[in-house]
Amino acid sequence: MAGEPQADCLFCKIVAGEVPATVVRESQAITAFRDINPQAPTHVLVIPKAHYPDAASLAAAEPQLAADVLVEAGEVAAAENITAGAGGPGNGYRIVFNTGSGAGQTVFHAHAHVLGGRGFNWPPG
Ligand code: D5M
Repeated sequence: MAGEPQADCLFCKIVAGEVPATVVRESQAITAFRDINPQAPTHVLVIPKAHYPDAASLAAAEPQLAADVLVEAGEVAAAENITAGAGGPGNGYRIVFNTGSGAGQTVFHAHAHVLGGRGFNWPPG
């Protein structure tokens, strides 16, 4: 059923506490933890606890939960002092939802990357 935990999903295992993670924020429906392979001084993943394979399927099935993930991403950025005007390096941050293997998605449980603490280029690689 949509949203149910998947036995072979790494992030479902993190939600269940079966795989360790450095959790920075947690609510009833969402958890945020540090990426194991950080691409910036701040690199936090914000995920719905419910399993959806990517951001689009999450938004289609549970639009309020998708919105809550975005709100949480902003709260992570504020807590990490990476927002524009926070005075840290980078002066802003990036929220990324890789969607599909060609776009770099490797874990098929919806997640927002919150990246900051340095400058970023455009277009992305
Ligand atoms: O992003 C998937 C991200 O998940 C990638 O940046 C590495 C990260 N990752 C993989 N395993 C772990 C564990 N165990 N803890 C924390 N972070 C992890 P994607 O957009 O799918 O490429």
